[in-house]
Amino acid sequence: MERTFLMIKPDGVQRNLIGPIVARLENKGFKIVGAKLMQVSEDLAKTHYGEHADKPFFGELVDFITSGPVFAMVLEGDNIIKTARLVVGATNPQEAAPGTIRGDFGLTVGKNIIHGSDSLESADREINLFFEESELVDYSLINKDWIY
Ligand code: PCG
Repeated sequence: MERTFLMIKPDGVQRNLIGPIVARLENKGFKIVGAKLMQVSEDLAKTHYGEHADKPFFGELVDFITSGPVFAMVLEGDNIIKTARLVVGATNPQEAAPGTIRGDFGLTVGKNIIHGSDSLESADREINLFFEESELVDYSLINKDWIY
């Protein structure tokens, strides 16, 4: 089963959106295999967002993601990298469809509530960056036969 990395950003945590967002992910049928509230260090932020290092907003991005705790998650599901991005919505919340997390909760690209991996390679990289293997739990959900 495919895995992805999702992270509720400091704006989502401060706005008490952990519960509503996790509810949407669970309701969709995704399985949580790892989750933690954590403070992102400057080093981790720069590594995680390395591909944006030469963008003009890089400094702002690093300052923002380290400005307060984030809620990091690893989720599992069929074709989850693509489907989780559909649930998350477009990067710019002003272009994200209603019904998506960013479409319902966000207004600006700099404070877009949640991050989701965009490919198999970035999901692997981000999961390994944020989680130790021992933090990921191997279990099965009793509802799985009603989803698959
Ligand atoms: P994310 O976390 O999915 O991946 C890269 C992030 O860069 C993106 O979400 C946005 O939050 C952020 N981003 C993209 N464009 C801009 C911008 O113009 N300004 C700021 N501050 N952030 C941006």
